[in-house]
Amino acid sequence: MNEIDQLRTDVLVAVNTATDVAALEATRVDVLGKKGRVTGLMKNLGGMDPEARKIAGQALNTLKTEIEAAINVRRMSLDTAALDAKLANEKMDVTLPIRPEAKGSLHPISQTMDEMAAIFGAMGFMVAEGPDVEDDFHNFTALNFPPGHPAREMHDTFFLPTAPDGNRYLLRTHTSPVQIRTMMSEKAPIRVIIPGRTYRCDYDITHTPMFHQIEGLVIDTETNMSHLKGCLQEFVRTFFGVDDLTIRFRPSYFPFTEPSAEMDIGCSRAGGELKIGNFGDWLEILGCGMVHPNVLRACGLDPEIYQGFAFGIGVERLAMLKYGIPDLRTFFESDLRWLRHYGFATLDVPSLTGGLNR
Ligand code: 2NM
Repeated sequence: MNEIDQLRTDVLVAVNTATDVAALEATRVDVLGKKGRVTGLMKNLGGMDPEARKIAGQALNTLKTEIEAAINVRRMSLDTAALDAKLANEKMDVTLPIRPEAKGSLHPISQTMDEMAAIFGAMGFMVAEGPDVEDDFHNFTALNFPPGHPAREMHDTFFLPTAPDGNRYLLRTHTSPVQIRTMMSEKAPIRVIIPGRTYRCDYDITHTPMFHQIEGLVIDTETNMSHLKGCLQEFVRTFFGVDDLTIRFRPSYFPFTEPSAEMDIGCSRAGGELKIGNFGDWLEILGCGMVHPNVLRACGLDPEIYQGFAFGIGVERLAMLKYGIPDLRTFFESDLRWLRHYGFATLDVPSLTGGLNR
């Protein structure tokens, strides 16, 4: 056997008996590396006769190719064996509980709006929404605001720069424009609540420039004040969880309702602590009334056929009362420690206000 055949036999044995990738790589370096045995023989070619060099050169090239192929085959079988061993040893227990994930929490305003929507939803109300940027017609004119009414003034309403179409758009000062839109687009009977953001240019201990309202509207042919009374009584009793909570109405004024009223619920302020319940004292909770005939007419409804009641509830105030949050401004400070304290666990389902939208 000549030198090359001997080398082939030696190397192929070494390759095919390598027990891991590292041993295989060591063999490759030993044979084909810079100082390897095949490389060494190739360096010798230079000193040979042309005829002998040709024969030896071809033989060495063939050998090199054979060895490379053998190394590749061996590497693949070692890789496969290593993977098989890994798969055989590593077991995954799919019954283990998942690692706890960091979850966000629901803002008290969102939670309170969802609760309110659920209560009115159970009474047959739909949820409607509308734009935050409104025009004068939907925010004021259709709602029977006389020209020059204080709420139209600059200091109450955020006006946008006059638009190219000549309209002076504004940030809605209440969600009532959505009631107007609903009355103009839907057919009676109507039962809707409108949760959403509202804006007034006002900032002090009890006012923020953005706040939340839920307004409600019922329109039908026989709707009267006893319906209003029963509906709102049911709402506050469910919301505060006081089954026999007493309510009372005081006359009030809104441009869009006649008659108009403020509704109070029973409370106690003994010892400086506010408690909801029938303790003899009274707490103002919302505004309401029978929809003004001018508003019905502005929406194309005949007041001789249709009547309705409407109400407006401030969400922040109700959230503060129900959950004992003392300072209004903290709702909008985005303080994560505050949110972890007052925030609500999320259910892994869409929120009610999302779910009931149409
Ligand atoms: C309130 C109080 C009383 C109200 C009226 C209407 C509409 F569009 F039907 F005329 N929407 N909301 C209303 C009535 C709102 O908030 C304190």
